[in-house]
Amino acid sequence: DLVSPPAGSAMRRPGFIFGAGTSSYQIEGAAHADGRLESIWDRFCATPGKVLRGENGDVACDHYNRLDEDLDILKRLGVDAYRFSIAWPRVMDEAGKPNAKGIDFYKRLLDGLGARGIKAFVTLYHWDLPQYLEDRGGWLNRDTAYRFAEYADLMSRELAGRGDVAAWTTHNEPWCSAYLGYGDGHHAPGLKSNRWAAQAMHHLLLGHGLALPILRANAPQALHGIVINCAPGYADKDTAEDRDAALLFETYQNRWVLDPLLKGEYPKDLWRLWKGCEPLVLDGDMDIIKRPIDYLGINYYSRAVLASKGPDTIDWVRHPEVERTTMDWEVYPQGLQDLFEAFKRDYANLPPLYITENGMSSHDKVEGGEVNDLQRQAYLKSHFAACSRAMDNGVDVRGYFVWSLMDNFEWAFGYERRFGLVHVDFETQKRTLKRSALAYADFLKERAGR
Ligand code: GBH
Repeated sequence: DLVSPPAGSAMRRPGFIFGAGTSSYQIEGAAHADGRLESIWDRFCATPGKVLRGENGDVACDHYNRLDEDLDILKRLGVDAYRFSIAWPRVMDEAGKPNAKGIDFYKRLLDGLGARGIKAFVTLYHWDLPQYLEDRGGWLNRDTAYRFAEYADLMSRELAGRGDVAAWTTHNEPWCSAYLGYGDGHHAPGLKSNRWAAQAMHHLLLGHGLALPILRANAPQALHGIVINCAPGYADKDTAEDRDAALLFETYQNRWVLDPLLKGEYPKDLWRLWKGCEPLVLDGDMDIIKRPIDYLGINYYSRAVLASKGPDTIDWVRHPEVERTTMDWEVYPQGLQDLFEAFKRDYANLPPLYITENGMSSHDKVEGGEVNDLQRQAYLKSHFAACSRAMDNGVDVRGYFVWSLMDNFEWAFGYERRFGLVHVDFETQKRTLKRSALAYADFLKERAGR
């Protein structure tokens, strides 16, 4: 019973959703099957020096060919819901023409979930932009926002009535798409300019806002929202300078996305950090971006500690003695509670929250048929406790998804960083439930019998 919320936790109330998540490029493989087109991640992986050991998602977990086995694992875990994403380059071509074979995969996925009594949280965009759109400027091109709305329309019509889709998500972590993709270049398409990052963010958010009414019309019974990554920033020393550094960090990490979505404006402090990088915003854009959402998905992994390095300049402080994961991220569950309580204070119209990702990477090995991932079990349990404390203090959290269902292609870090509840041997494709998965399943079973 290691992986369970504390006794009496609000997370144990009926209706609270527990699940696990994945994304298309990280697990599907079958990169050339059934007319799938090239994505920016295929191109990025093929560019020398971008991904550790030159790895790519060509095969990944071969999930595209092992759908039933993976659905059975979800059933075995006993989750209420599964969060996955659709690969845009699988389902429509450059002319906007649907690819029936690619779409069929997601129909089978939803049918398979439905048959097993598992709800679906469907993400439209988890970073795998069709390369033909990048060739026209990608998210720097305003037109991509309109192409995204067409894609949202196609998929919400095609998948209507299949399985039990509880929620649609426009974007996963626009911050990563904008900043890592166009600002620091660690992710596809690998461009490097803060001005471009700001413009890409604007078009990502515009695409989100344009898609919302379309999704609502095509899937009126589902919730509609967006998933963001965020982290609290703490001042290293209790000085005015370090407190300002922490504020600037939270502005760039959290408010850059949340203020436009919930307040309809970009935070002015952002332009102190990135002087002269304001995006081009047309009349009416901010009203589209701030259209009401039914829920906000939060991906929480860690915190940041900041110091000032002179006016409007911040420095990440690394304290060596704290517990870390193999991503080198600090394990800091209290940050989840602090972040949620700050959001509740800062945004009067904060929608209900779902923790759409939380988890950690570790060096997991199969020994005697078992994977003893003790650190992950403790990590999940401590974050359950932090979430429970935030709920006790009035934060409206409706669900929690472990990242990830299984070990997968961890972007620029390739296959070495293992986030899964389920271990994947990437040579044989054998799946082994880690101890954390078994403990999570035990908790979900005990809860079902409540
Ligand atoms: C998510 O992104 C992705 O949605 C998912 O696809 C991915 O596999 C998963 O996380 C694991 O990486 O150095 O402590 O300040 C995570 C986005 C942005 C979270 C950068 C961590 C820096 C943490 N990440 N952030 S820290």
